[in-house]
Amino acid sequence: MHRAHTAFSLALSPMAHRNFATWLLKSGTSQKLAKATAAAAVRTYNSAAAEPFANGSTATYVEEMYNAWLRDPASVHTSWDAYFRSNTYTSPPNLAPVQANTLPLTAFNLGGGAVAGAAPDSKTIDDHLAVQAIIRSYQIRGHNIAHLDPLEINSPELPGNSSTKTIYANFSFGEQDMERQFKLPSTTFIGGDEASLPLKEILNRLENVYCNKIGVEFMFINSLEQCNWIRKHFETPGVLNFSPEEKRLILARLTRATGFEAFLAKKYSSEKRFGLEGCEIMIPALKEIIDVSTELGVESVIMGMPHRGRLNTLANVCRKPLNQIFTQFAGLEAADDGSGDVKYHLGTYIERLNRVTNKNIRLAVVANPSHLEAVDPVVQGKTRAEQFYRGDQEGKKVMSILIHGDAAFCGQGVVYETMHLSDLPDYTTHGTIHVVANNQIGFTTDPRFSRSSPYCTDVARVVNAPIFHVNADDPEAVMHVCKVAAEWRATFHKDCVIDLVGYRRNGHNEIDEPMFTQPLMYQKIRKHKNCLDLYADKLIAEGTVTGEEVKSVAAKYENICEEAFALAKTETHVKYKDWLDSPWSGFFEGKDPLKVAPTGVKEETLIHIGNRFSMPPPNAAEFVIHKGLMRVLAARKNMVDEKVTDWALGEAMAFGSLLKEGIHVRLSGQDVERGTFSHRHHVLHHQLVDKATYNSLQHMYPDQAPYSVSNSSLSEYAVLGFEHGYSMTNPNALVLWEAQFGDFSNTAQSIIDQFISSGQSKWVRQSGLVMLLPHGMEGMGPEHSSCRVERFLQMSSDDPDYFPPESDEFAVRQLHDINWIVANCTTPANLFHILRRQIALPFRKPLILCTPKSLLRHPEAKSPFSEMSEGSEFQRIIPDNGPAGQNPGSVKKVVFCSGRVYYDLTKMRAEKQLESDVAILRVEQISPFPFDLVKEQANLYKNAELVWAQEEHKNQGSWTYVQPRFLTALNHSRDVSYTGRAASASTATGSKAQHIRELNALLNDAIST
Ligand SMILES: Cc1ncc(C[n+]2csc(CCOP(=O)(O)OP(=O)(O)O)c2C)c(N)n1
Ligand SMILES: [Mg+2]
Repeated sequence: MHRAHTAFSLALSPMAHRNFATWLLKSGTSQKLAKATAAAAVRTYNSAAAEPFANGSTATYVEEMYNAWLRDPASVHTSWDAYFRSNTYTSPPNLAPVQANTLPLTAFNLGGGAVAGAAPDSKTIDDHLAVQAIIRSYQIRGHNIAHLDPLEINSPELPGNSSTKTIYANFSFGEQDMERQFKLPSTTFIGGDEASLPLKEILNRLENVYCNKIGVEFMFINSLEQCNWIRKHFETPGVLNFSPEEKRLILARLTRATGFEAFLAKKYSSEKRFGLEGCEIMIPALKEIIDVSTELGVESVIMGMPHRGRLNTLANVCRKPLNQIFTQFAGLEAADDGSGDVKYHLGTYIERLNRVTNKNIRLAVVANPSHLEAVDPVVQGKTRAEQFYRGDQEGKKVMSILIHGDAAFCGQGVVYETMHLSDLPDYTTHGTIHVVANNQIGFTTDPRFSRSSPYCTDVARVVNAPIFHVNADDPEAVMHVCKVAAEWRATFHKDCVIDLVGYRRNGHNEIDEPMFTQPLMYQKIRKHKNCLDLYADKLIAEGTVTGEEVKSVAAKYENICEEAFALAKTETHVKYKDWLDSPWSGFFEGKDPLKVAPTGVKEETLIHIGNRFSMPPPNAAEFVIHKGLMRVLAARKNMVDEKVTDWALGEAMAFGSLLKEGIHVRLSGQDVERGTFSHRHHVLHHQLVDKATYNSLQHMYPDQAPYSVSNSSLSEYAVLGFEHGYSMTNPNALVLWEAQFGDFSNTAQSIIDQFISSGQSKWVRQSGLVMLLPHGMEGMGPEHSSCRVERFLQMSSDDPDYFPPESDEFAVRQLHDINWIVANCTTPANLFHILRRQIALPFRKPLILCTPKSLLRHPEAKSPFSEMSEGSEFQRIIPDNGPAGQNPGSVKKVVFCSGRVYYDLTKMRAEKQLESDVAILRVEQISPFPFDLVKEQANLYKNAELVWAQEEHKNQGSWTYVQPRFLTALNHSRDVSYTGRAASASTATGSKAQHIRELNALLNDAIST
């Protein structure tokens, strides 16, 4: 409704420019022509109003004509030739100077009434320009008045006849012009093989192409080639002709889609299933996209979609066994581990033969949470990874399809964020086909109240994606649009959108009453025949099928459903792994589930990596490196010679050694190439040559795995989702996402909550994603201090009251059982080990890693090579190795802490000369909690008071997580008290003075005996 209203407002806005005004003459025409011509006038008027001569696309268009004319006056339509000759057109300053035109005017035949060989009169020129403008108007604005809405609830809001009359009155052509021949410009394909057409035919064809059941929005695209491609695919006569076989196939698919919902409605009338009724055509639509894409070379399709029609998609697009789907309705217990999810969230993975193309195809629907659109970037990441590992650099073999609801598509910001990944070199999936199941409602809210944009698809315009709106009640129009979308993707490898405009026959779910809130809409819906019946009637009427055939196809499918239903009844359990979307074949097989490979490496490996990492590019003589970076490289080299490492070198050692072992490493996030704190410098930039860079981690060993490091768009939600999706594809890759500051990771909260922390439990799907979260109270204020580690810890699934049985496998068993790992390392060596351990584990767990800021350069935050070489390993707790640790019996106080505060505490202890009285222990792996080591360490210090010191406020940091676990570890026999900042609503003070005061107080408190 809103959309049509806006379209009309535009239509009525005053014309900004009158360059084409000569054809807007008042002339009387008969009522017979009124409809077509009025429509034309609407578009013409719209075009002129919205596209003044000198603005964006019009200007480009005229410029293109002008350039073509400069090159060869015969290459443009004669009317343009005449126009440019008249010197009315002044080229913009950047255009080439006009060259002398040697062709005589009389060389051109203007058609349209001009006498061959004679100079065109000005009316003929104007009329040709007018026809061109009309054509262009249809191309630009035809979609505004196309018949897209099966319910036709858009039209009542149009301002009525008076507006139509106003527009019609401005139309320059009269009835007498309708039979006049007009030469067609090269920007239209409506003529097919004909170079000119009568005006009436031009209008009719344009009307059919642009204002019927398809509305194409594409003229905002900046590429002339792409615009022409779209024009051709919609305008060429006959593109909408389907063979009887094709029609029967559409009917059969629509029958299945409709039959599936009807069957569920019959068997499980009180169950929520978020049926597709009103937009059943989505199933044949998806199948058409997949058929055409497979024909064009695609072998694997990864889909993301919300609740609506999901079960139908699994059944009829993926061909997931129906009995498995029906079993989900039976309320059975699961036979395998995990907590499961509701049926309309589950994923699937199927390999099957595509019967239409006779090619094998892999289809995955990615499991997703209720959080609408959150799965979009995850699908993109998974797709990108699959393309990467297959060497599919142009997306020819692997593609993604994202299905959206209309309200969510325009309402959820992550859609925009995901769109903006679509053309970035390290994130593109080379074109996604977006399908909007547009039922013109979101729960109980209609578009007037849910969006400010004319269409729910406008977000796609930002990336120049063409948008194909189509009336979901016209199956053939839908199929055509799908075919074009698949071909568009295969040709340009860019996103496009299909807006399936349908309706929702029932309430939001099947037990919801829609009449409470949309009474008028639903009165219409009640009277509206479903799409299958409409299409069957059409095919019967035109003689393509008989009524009997229609019935028999439906009956056959119902039988299939009945048989599957009977089979489902024999099942006693559901199996979560039947719903896995990303199987890792071969990864778990034959592996000891509790055996961790060693993480220490040979010293020579460390030296080799260190040397390479500190070397300028091999062509150093020509490659000009910034002086400051030369110093960084020299400092790195010194460290290697001294066999010590700082943070950046420790990280590089972890990456380099994994690359050596064939593990792909991918690091992504904002400014990760240099590192927010300018410590990493993985990409060296030639100071004099644009785009000349050198990345030493890509040149460690000749047979190493690839290393990808990429600065991302300034998004957390989409990029973290993307990397999570990436990590789902290949277990033998280390995928890391780094936040600019840990503080910003909460804009990606639903990826953290819905996917990373709970994904394995819900969907039996593992991920070894690493989140690097700069964290630490360093006086930088409330938004540059805390990654909110307390939230990650609160979501950890280890039981605070349960001390697992102690054994050699204690640590790995804990890791196996928990949902994720939360750590805050204080040494480069521990960073090195924990990153390598991600791959050394026989399973995959996400790692939430608090990372340092000032520690990156802290002189004490260094590790000797010996802590990373063979035999060394990750230390969950770092004991006190000083005087206190050597003589624990006489220690008065044990301070447990985690993270950078350790260095402040040791400094304070030194100042107070309490090295023998106070032991400081670092809990490096906070979760799963090292119960065994805490117990062991506490036992060493029998007579000491135990405290937990943290720099975060009391209601934040690790305290609330560690407190009950300390008690469990100590069997409630000793107490652990809190030392640190008081509880606070904010994460940190904005005042430097207060920060220092608070820090000193907590350090004094912690170290005092
Ligand atoms: C992020 C988020 N917010 C709110 C909801 C609650 N919710 C579930 S469905 C729905 C309406 C969705 O409308 P639309 O996107 O048009 O899909 P439809 O149900 O119409 O197919 C809402 C608001 C949700 N699931 N996710
Ligand atoms: Mg909707």
